[in-house]
Amino acid sequence: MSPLDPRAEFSHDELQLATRNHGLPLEALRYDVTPPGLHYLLIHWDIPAVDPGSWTLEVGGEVERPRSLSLADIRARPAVTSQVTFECAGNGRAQLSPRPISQPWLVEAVGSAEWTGTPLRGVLEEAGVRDDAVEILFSGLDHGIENGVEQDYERSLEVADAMRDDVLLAYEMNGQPLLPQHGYPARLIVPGWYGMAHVKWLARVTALREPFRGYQQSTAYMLLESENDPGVPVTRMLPRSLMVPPGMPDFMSRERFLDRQPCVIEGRAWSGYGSITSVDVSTDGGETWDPAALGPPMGPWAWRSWSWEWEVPSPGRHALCSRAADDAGNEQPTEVRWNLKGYANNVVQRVPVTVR
Ligand SMILES: Nc1nc2c(c(=O)[nH]1)N[C@H]1C(S)=C(S)[C@@H](COP(=O)(O)O)O[C@H]1N2
Ligand SMILES: [Mo]
Repeated sequence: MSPLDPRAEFSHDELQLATRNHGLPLEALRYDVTPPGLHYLLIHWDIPAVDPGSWTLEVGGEVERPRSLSLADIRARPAVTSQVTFECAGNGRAQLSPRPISQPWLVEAVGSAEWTGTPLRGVLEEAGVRDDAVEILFSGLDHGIENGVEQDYERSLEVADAMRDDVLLAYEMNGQPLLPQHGYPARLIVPGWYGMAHVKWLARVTALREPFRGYQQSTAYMLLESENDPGVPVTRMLPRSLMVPPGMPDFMSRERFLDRQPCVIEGRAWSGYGSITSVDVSTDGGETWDPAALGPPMGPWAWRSWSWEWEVPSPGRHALCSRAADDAGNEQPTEVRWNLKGYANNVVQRVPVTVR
């Protein structure tokens, strides 16, 4: 293996992150709704200790009527349930070369759950966000150090984004209270955006007069070509499709083995920019493409199923690929688009299979 091979020389630090933050086992793409233990996980520091009895959400800053809401207060508010698919902005990072050192996701940092919560908008309207507020800041209970900077996990949204009807203060996942690892007692859900926006273990919601420039907003989650690039913030998810790996795997390489008979290749596709309009499948590594059939939509922010019948798998090795496009005109690239921190790499997935 050459040192430039992205598989070479994963560090112990990356291994520690990879064991804490697990991906979706790709066979779980079969479920319309991801069972909670199979949803991917990304926790920057530790899962914080939370005392549900004394926990409150502090709504303050540039508002007329600051609020302190208990979990019971939030649960008593109007509730909405929606299926929302989101993935980590670093999904695909481990395929880049040279590889940015962080959580080394291949393609599996995704999940699609039914989130129940109260629309943030109602809470903000009752608090009365002042006209001079430009952003709403969301602060988590978790605290740690990243690149030498000690911090709470904090992210902001512009007021208009925070006021979207579908942004939720969520307290249930798939009909159950949030699990500790997914943000108990309450988290933010920002449909369409990469995972970093969905702040877990919420402690404070603060209206700001100036744009937030904290670490997770302005240093992390920026698309940068080089160290000197001012960069572009990472926001919505580019389209991606993934397939349920067909056949059976080898334990170590996870290479797939298939019998020589017709089979259905199926998977899921999603985009944070709009609806999925097409998924194409290739059995020759992207030389030729054939359209897959799309399943019924499961809501504006949920992934869409797709399937394609492989009628005559010929013996030998094949590289199966799938490529999604959305109605905003985005399509998955066939070549990796490198960036300094390894975000938003939505290159088409390649699944090597051997037909026997
Ligand atoms: N408070 C807090 N919120 C957080 C994080 C975190 O470390 N702390 N990680 C973010 C990132 S980077 C992602 S990808 C998603 C992951 O959500 P999940 O673990 O529920 O899948 O949570 C986001 N919210
Ligand atoms: Mo993430």
